[in-house]
Amino acid sequence: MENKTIILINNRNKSYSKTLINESEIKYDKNLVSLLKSYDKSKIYNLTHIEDMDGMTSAALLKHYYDLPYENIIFADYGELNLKNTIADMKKSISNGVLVITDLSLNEKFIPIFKKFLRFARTKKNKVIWLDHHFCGEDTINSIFPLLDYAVIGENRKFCGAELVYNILCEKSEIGSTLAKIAHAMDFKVEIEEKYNKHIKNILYAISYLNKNGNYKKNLRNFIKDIENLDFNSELIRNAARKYTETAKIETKYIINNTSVFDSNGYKIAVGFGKDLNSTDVCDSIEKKVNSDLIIYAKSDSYSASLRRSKNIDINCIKIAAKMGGGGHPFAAGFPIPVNIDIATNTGRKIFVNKIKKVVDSVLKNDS
Ligand SMILES: [Mn+2]
Repeated sequence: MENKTIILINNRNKSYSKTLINESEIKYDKNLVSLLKSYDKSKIYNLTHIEDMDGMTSAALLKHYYDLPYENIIFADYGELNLKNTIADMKKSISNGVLVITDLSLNEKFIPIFKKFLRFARTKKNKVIWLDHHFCGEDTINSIFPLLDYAVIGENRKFCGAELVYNILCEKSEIGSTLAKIAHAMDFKVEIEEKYNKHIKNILYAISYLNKNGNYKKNLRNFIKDIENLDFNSELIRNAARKYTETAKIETKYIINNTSVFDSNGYKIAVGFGKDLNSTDVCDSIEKKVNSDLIIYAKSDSYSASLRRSKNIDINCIKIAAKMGGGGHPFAAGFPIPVNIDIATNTGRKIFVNKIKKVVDSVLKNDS
Protein backbone atom coordinates (compact mmCIF):
# COMPACT_ATOMS: atom_id res chain seq x y z
CA MET A 1 0.00 0.00 0.00
CA GLU A 2 2.96 2.30 -0.41
CA ASN A 3 2.00 5.69 -1.79
CA LYS A 4 3.54 6.54 -5.10
CA THR A 5 2.29 10.06 -5.14
CA ILE A 6 2.66 12.96 -2.85
CA ILE A 7 0.14 15.57 -2.04
CA LEU A 8 0.63 19.22 -2.66
CA ILE A 9 -1.55 21.76 -1.00
CA ASN A 10 -1.40 25.33 -2.01
CA ASN A 11 -3.37 27.92 -0.15
CA ARG A 12 -1.48 30.98 -1.19
CA ASN A 13 -4.39 32.44 -3.08
CA LYS A 14 -6.76 31.84 -0.20
CA SER A 15 -8.36 28.97 -2.06
CA TYR A 16 -7.54 25.66 -0.48
CA SER A 17 -6.69 23.11 -3.06
CA LYS A 18 -5.19 19.70 -2.76
CA THR A 19 -3.40 18.12 -5.63
CA LEU A 20 -1.95 14.70 -6.10
CA ILE A 21 1.32 14.92 -7.94
CA ASN A 22 4.08 12.52 -8.81
CA GLU A 23 7.30 12.61 -6.88
CA SER A 24 9.15 13.61 -10.01
CA GLU A 25 6.97 16.70 -10.37
CA ILE A 26 8.48 18.26 -7.27
CA LYS A 27 10.53 21.19 -8.42
CA TYR A 28 11.89 24.62 -7.60
CA ASP A 29 8.99 26.95 -6.78
CA LYS A 30 9.86 30.46 -7.87
CA ASN A 31 6.80 32.03 -6.28
CA LEU A 32 7.41 30.39 -2.97
CA VAL A 33 11.07 31.42 -3.05
CA SER A 34 10.19 35.05 -3.73
CA LEU A 35 7.60 34.94 -0.98
CA LEU A 36 10.29 33.77 1.46
CA LYS A 37 12.77 36.32 0.16
CA SER A 38 10.27 39.12 0.65
CA TYR A 39 10.60 38.65 4.42
CA ASP A 40 13.31 40.09 6.58
CA LYS A 41 15.51 37.12 7.51
CA SER A 42 14.78 37.69 11.20
CA LYS A 43 11.14 36.87 10.39
CA ILE A 44 11.85 33.46 8.90
CA TYR A 45 11.40 30.58 11.35
CA ASN A 46 12.11 26.91 10.99
CA LEU A 47 10.54 24.18 13.09
CA THR A 48 12.39 20.98 12.33
CA HIS A 49 12.68 17.37 13.43
CA ILE A 50 15.20 17.04 16.24
CA GLU A 51 16.06 13.41 15.94
CA ASP A 52 17.87 12.84 12.70
CA MET A 53 20.13 14.18 9.99
CA ASP A 54 17.17 14.87 7.72
CA GLY A 55 15.72 17.42 10.15
CA MET A 56 19.15 18.93 10.78
CA THR A 57 19.95 19.18 7.08
CA SER A 58 16.61 20.80 6.33
CA ALA A 59 17.54 23.51 8.84
CA ALA A 60 21.11 23.81 7.48
CA LEU A 61 19.75 24.34 3.96
CA LEU A 62 17.36 27.05 5.11
CA LYS A 63 20.18 28.68 7.05
CA HIS A 64 22.47 28.52 4.04
CA TYR A 65 19.99 29.92 1.54
CA TYR A 66 17.91 32.27 3.67
CA ASP A 67 20.30 33.14 6.48
CA LEU A 68 17.69 33.11 9.24
CA PRO A 69 19.14 33.69 12.73
CA TYR A 70 20.17 30.50 14.53
CA GLU A 71 17.71 31.30 17.34
CA ASN A 72 14.93 31.00 14.75
CA ILE A 73 15.73 27.32 14.23
CA ILE A 74 13.49 25.42 16.60
CA PHE A 75 13.52 21.70 17.28
CA ALA A 76 10.65 19.30 17.92
CA ASP A 77 10.24 15.61 18.52
CA TYR A 78 7.20 13.44 19.02
CA GLY A 79 7.09 13.62 22.78
CA GLU A 80 3.90 15.35 23.82
CA LEU A 81 5.57 17.48 26.47
CA ASN A 82 8.41 18.60 24.23
CA LEU A 83 5.98 19.58 21.52
CA LYS A 84 3.77 21.55 23.90
CA ASN A 85 6.76 23.38 25.38
CA THR A 86 8.26 24.09 21.99
CA ILE A 87 5.02 25.53 20.74
CA ALA A 88 4.51 27.62 23.87
CA ASP A 89 8.00 29.04 23.34
CA MET A 90 7.41 29.82 19.69
CA LYS A 91 4.16 31.59 20.44
CA LYS A 92 6.14 34.26 22.28
CA SER A 93 8.19 35.25 19.27
CA ILE A 94 6.45 34.64 15.98
CA SER A 95 4.47 37.38 14.31
CA ASN A 96 4.29 38.77 10.78
CA GLY A 97 6.74 36.12 9.65
CA VAL A 98 6.93 32.88 7.78
CA LEU A 99 7.25 29.53 9.50
CA VAL A 100 8.76 26.63 7.58
CA ILE A 101 8.04 23.25 9.18
CA THR A 102 10.40 20.55 7.94
CA ASP A 103 10.64 16.77 8.21
CA LEU A 104 8.01 16.70 10.92
CA SER A 105 5.34 14.08 10.40
CA LEU A 106 1.84 14.74 11.53
CA ASN A 107 0.82 12.23 14.14
CA GLU A 108 -2.88 12.00 14.64
CA LYS A 109 -2.46 12.44 18.35
CA PHE A 110 -0.91 15.86 17.89
CA ILE A 111 -3.47 17.30 15.51
CA PRO A 112 -5.32 19.25 18.21
CA ILE A 113 -2.04 20.76 19.44
CA PHE A 114 -0.98 21.75 15.93
CA LYS A 115 -4.39 23.06 14.98
CA LYS A 116 -4.41 25.40 17.93
CA PHE A 117 -0.89 26.52 17.20
CA LEU A 118 -1.49 27.09 13.51
CA ARG A 119 -4.61 29.12 14.20
CA PHE A 120 -2.55 31.23 16.59
CA ALA A 121 0.21 31.62 14.01
CA ARG A 122 -2.33 32.79 11.45
CA THR A 123 -3.92 35.35 13.75
CA LYS A 124 -0.40 36.70 14.28
CA LYS A 125 -0.18 37.09 10.50
CA ASN A 126 2.36 34.36 9.83
CA LYS A 127 2.50 32.25 6.71
CA VAL A 128 3.08 28.55 7.23
CA ILE A 129 4.89 26.19 4.87
CA TRP A 130 5.09 22.47 5.66
CA LEU A 131 7.50 20.16 3.84
CA ASP A 132 7.50 16.53 4.87
CA HIS A 133 7.89 13.08 3.40
CA HIS A 134 6.14 10.88 5.96
CA PHE A 135 2.92 9.05 5.33
CA CYS A 136 -0.09 11.21 6.14
CA GLY A 137 -3.70 10.04 6.39
CA GLU A 138 -6.51 11.65 4.43
CA ASP A 139 -8.36 12.77 7.59
CA THR A 140 -5.26 14.45 8.93
CA ILE A 141 -4.73 16.28 5.68
CA ASN A 142 -8.30 17.49 5.54
CA SER A 143 -8.34 18.71 9.10
CA ILE A 144 -5.03 20.55 9.21
CA PHE A 145 -4.07 21.62 5.76
CA PRO A 146 -6.60 24.38 5.27
CA LEU A 147 -4.53 26.14 7.94
CA LEU A 148 -1.38 26.04 5.84
CA ASP A 149 -0.21 28.27 3.01
CA TYR A 150 1.81 25.68 1.22
CA ALA A 151 2.58 22.05 1.91
CA VAL A 152 4.18 19.06 0.32
CA ILE A 153 3.33 16.04 2.32
CA GLY A 154 2.84 12.30 2.17
CA GLU A 155 4.94 9.18 1.88
CA ASN A 156 7.68 9.96 -0.58
CA ARG A 157 9.93 7.19 -1.80
CA LYS A 158 12.15 9.44 -3.82
CA PHE A 159 12.94 12.41 -1.62
CA CYS A 160 13.59 12.84 2.08
CA GLY A 161 12.62 16.03 3.96
CA ALA A 162 15.89 17.86 3.26
CA GLU A 163 15.61 17.04 -0.44
CA LEU A 164 12.16 18.61 -0.49
CA VAL A 165 13.65 21.76 1.02
CA TYR A 166 16.50 21.69 -1.48
CA ASN A 167 14.40 20.94 -4.54
CA ILE A 168 11.58 23.35 -3.80
CA LEU A 169 13.27 26.25 -2.02
CA CYS A 170 16.93 26.29 -3.04
CA GLU A 171 18.81 27.24 -6.17
CA LYS A 172 21.18 24.50 -7.22
CA SER A 173 24.65 24.68 -5.68
CA GLU A 174 27.49 22.40 -4.68
CA ILE A 175 26.88 22.83 -0.95
CA GLY A 176 23.14 22.38 -1.28
CA SER A 177 23.36 19.25 -3.38
CA THR A 178 26.00 17.72 -1.11
CA LEU A 179 23.84 18.30 1.95
CA ALA A 180 20.77 16.89 0.22
CA LYS A 181 22.71 13.86 -0.95
CA ILE A 182 23.97 13.04 2.55
CA ALA A 183 20.53 13.45 4.09
CA HIS A 184 19.14 11.15 1.40
CA ALA A 185 21.77 8.50 2.01
CA MET A 186 21.09 8.55 5.75
CA ASP A 187 17.30 8.61 5.50
CA PHE A 188 17.05 5.89 2.86
CA LYS A 189 20.04 3.97 4.22
CA VAL A 190 21.99 3.83 1.00
CA GLU A 191 25.72 4.19 0.50
CA ILE A 192 27.40 7.26 -0.94
CA GLU A 193 30.98 8.15 -1.83
CA GLU A 194 33.48 7.06 0.76
CA LYS A 195 34.53 10.64 1.56
CA TYR A 196 31.05 11.19 3.04
CA ASN A 197 30.16 7.63 3.93
CA LYS A 198 32.98 7.43 6.46
CA HIS A 199 31.38 10.21 8.54
CA ILE A 200 27.85 8.87 8.60
CA LYS A 201 28.08 6.81 11.80
CA ASN A 202 29.66 9.75 13.63
CA ILE A 203 26.96 12.13 12.40
CA LEU A 204 24.25 9.72 13.49
CA TYR A 205 25.74 9.23 16.94
CA ALA A 206 26.50 12.92 17.37
CA ILE A 207 22.85 13.85 16.78
CA SER A 208 21.69 11.15 19.19
CA TYR A 209 24.02 12.53 21.83
CA LEU A 210 23.50 16.24 21.23
CA ASN A 211 19.74 16.21 21.33
CA LYS A 212 19.67 14.55 24.75
CA ASN A 213 22.58 16.16 26.55
CA GLY A 214 23.58 19.58 27.78
CA ASN A 215 22.22 22.69 26.14
CA TYR A 216 20.69 20.83 23.23
CA LYS A 217 19.42 23.90 21.39
CA LYS A 218 22.83 25.56 21.41
CA ASN A 219 24.60 22.28 20.54
CA LEU A 220 22.30 21.48 17.66
CA ARG A 221 22.59 24.97 16.25
CA ASN A 222 26.38 24.56 16.33
CA PHE A 223 25.98 21.19 14.68
CA ILE A 224 23.95 22.85 11.93
CA LYS A 225 26.69 25.45 11.52
CA ASP A 226 29.26 22.66 11.04
CA ILE A 227 27.27 20.74 8.47
CA GLU A 228 26.38 23.92 6.61
CA ASN A 229 30.14 24.29 6.17
CA LEU A 230 30.35 20.63 5.13
CA ASP A 231 32.55 20.04 8.17
CA PHE A 232 31.36 16.54 9.02
CA ASN A 233 34.47 15.78 11.00
CA SER A 234 34.27 18.78 13.33
CA GLU A 235 35.40 18.63 16.92
CA LEU A 236 31.80 18.92 18.08
CA ILE A 237 30.69 15.96 15.96
CA ARG A 238 33.67 13.77 16.85
CA ASN A 239 33.40 14.43 20.59
CA ALA A 240 29.65 13.92 20.71
CA ALA A 241 29.93 10.68 18.73
CA ARG A 242 32.61 9.39 21.09
CA LYS A 243 30.54 10.21 24.17
CA TYR A 244 27.51 8.57 22.62
CA THR A 245 29.39 5.35 21.86
CA GLU A 246 30.66 5.14 25.44
CA THR A 247 27.22 5.22 27.03
CA ALA A 248 25.43 3.34 24.27
CA LYS A 249 27.41 0.15 24.80
CA ILE A 250 26.23 -0.30 28.38
CA GLU A 251 22.71 0.95 27.73
CA THR A 252 22.16 -1.33 24.72
CA LYS A 253 23.02 -4.35 26.88
CA TYR A 254 20.41 -3.20 29.37
CA ILE A 255 17.79 -2.85 26.64
CA ILE A 256 18.52 -6.32 25.25
CA ASN A 257 18.15 -7.76 28.75
CA ASN A 258 14.81 -5.98 29.01
CA THR A 259 13.33 -7.27 25.79
CA SER A 260 10.17 -9.37 25.59
CA VAL A 261 9.41 -11.54 22.60
CA PHE A 262 6.03 -12.77 21.40
CA ASP A 263 4.60 -14.46 18.38
CA SER A 264 1.98 -12.84 16.17
CA ASN A 265 0.55 -14.51 13.08
CA GLY A 266 3.79 -16.42 12.57
CA TYR A 267 6.02 -13.38 13.02
CA LYS A 268 8.45 -12.95 15.86
CA ILE A 269 7.95 -9.58 17.57
CA ALA A 270 10.43 -8.07 20.03
CA VAL A 271 9.72 -5.24 22.48
CA GLY A 272 12.73 -3.66 24.18
CA PHE A 273 12.75 -1.05 26.95
CA GLY A 274 15.37 1.50 27.91
CA LYS A 275 16.74 4.99 27.64
CA ASP A 276 16.74 6.96 24.39
CA LEU A 277 19.51 5.90 22.05
CA ASN A 278 19.76 5.83 18.29
CA SER A 279 16.61 3.90 17.33
CA THR A 280 17.95 2.16 14.24
CA ASP A 281 21.07 1.05 16.07
CA VAL A 282 19.15 -0.31 19.04
CA CYS A 283 16.60 -2.11 16.87
CA ASP A 284 19.43 -3.69 14.86
CA SER A 285 21.05 -4.92 18.07
CA ILE A 286 17.78 -6.40 19.36
CA GLU A 287 17.14 -8.08 16.02
CA LYS A 288 20.59 -9.63 15.99
CA LYS A 289 20.13 -10.94 19.51
CA VAL A 290 16.62 -12.44 19.26
CA ASN A 291 16.24 -12.83 15.49
CA SER A 292 12.93 -10.95 15.38
CA ASP A 293 10.89 -9.85 12.34
CA LEU A 294 9.60 -6.67 13.93
CA ILE A 295 11.24 -4.64 16.68
CA ILE A 296 9.53 -2.16 18.96
CA TYR A 297 11.83 -0.03 21.07
CA ALA A 298 10.11 1.78 23.94
CA LYS A 299 12.14 4.77 25.10
CA SER A 300 11.83 5.94 28.67
CA ASP A 301 13.17 9.50 28.30
CA SER A 302 11.02 10.70 25.44
CA TYR A 303 8.12 8.33 26.19
CA SER A 304 7.98 7.35 22.56
CA ALA A 305 8.49 4.08 20.75
CA SER A 306 10.27 3.27 17.50
CA LEU A 307 9.31 0.47 15.14
CA ARG A 308 11.62 -1.22 12.68
CA ARG A 309 11.00 -4.24 10.52
CA SER A 310 13.62 -6.75 9.57
CA LYS A 311 14.91 -6.76 5.97
CA ASN A 312 12.69 -8.75 3.61
CA ILE A 313 9.79 -8.72 6.07
CA ASP A 314 6.68 -7.16 4.62
CA ILE A 315 5.08 -5.77 7.76
CA ASN A 316 3.75 -2.22 7.38
CA CYS A 317 5.03 -0.30 10.40
CA ILE A 318 2.74 2.67 9.66
CA LYS A 319 -0.39 0.61 10.26
CA ILE A 320 0.80 -0.38 13.72
CA ALA A 321 2.09 3.10 14.60
CA ALA A 322 -1.12 4.74 13.40
CA LYS A 323 -3.22 2.66 15.80
CA MET A 324 -1.05 4.03 18.60
CA GLY A 325 -1.41 7.63 17.40
CA GLY A 326 1.86 7.73 15.51
CA GLY A 327 3.16 7.52 11.97
CA GLY A 328 6.22 7.27 9.77
CA HIS A 329 7.27 5.00 6.92
CA PRO A 330 6.37 1.36 6.08
CA PHE A 331 9.89 0.27 7.12
CA ALA A 332 10.32 2.58 10.13
CA ALA A 333 7.74 4.33 12.26
CA GLY A 334 7.14 5.67 15.74
CA PHE A 335 4.44 6.56 18.20
CA PRO A 336 4.03 8.19 21.62
CA ILE A 337 3.72 5.85 24.59
CA PRO A 338 0.47 6.43 26.52
CA VAL A 339 1.46 8.49 29.57
CA ASN A 340 -0.71 6.39 31.88
CA ILE A 341 1.53 3.38 31.33
CA ASP A 342 4.59 3.48 33.56
CA ILE A 343 7.22 1.68 31.49
CA ALA A 344 9.77 2.07 34.29
CA THR A 345 8.04 -0.74 36.19
CA ASN A 346 7.66 -4.42 35.30
CA THR A 347 3.89 -4.16 35.61
CA GLY A 348 3.81 -1.18 33.26
CA ARG A 349 6.00 -2.97 30.74
CA LYS A 350 3.69 -5.99 30.77
CA ILE A 351 0.70 -3.72 30.20
CA PHE A 352 2.52 -2.05 27.30
CA VAL A 353 3.51 -5.38 25.74
CA ASN A 354 -0.08 -6.66 26.00
CA LYS A 355 -1.43 -3.51 24.45
CA ILE A 356 1.01 -3.55 21.58
CA LYS A 357 0.45 -7.28 21.05
CA LYS A 358 -3.26 -6.67 20.53
CA VAL A 359 -2.52 -3.96 17.99
CA VAL A 360 0.09 -6.04 16.13
CA ASP A 361 -2.21 -9.08 16.15
CA SER A 362 -5.07 -7.14 14.62
CA VAL A 363 -2.90 -5.45 11.94
CA LEU A 364 -1.12 -8.63 10.89
CA LYS A 365 -4.36 -10.64 10.94
CA ASN A 366 -6.00 -8.21 8.51
CA ASP A 367 -2.93 -8.24 6.29
CA SER A 368 -2.62 -12.00 5.96
MN1 LIG B 1 13.12 12.38 7.42
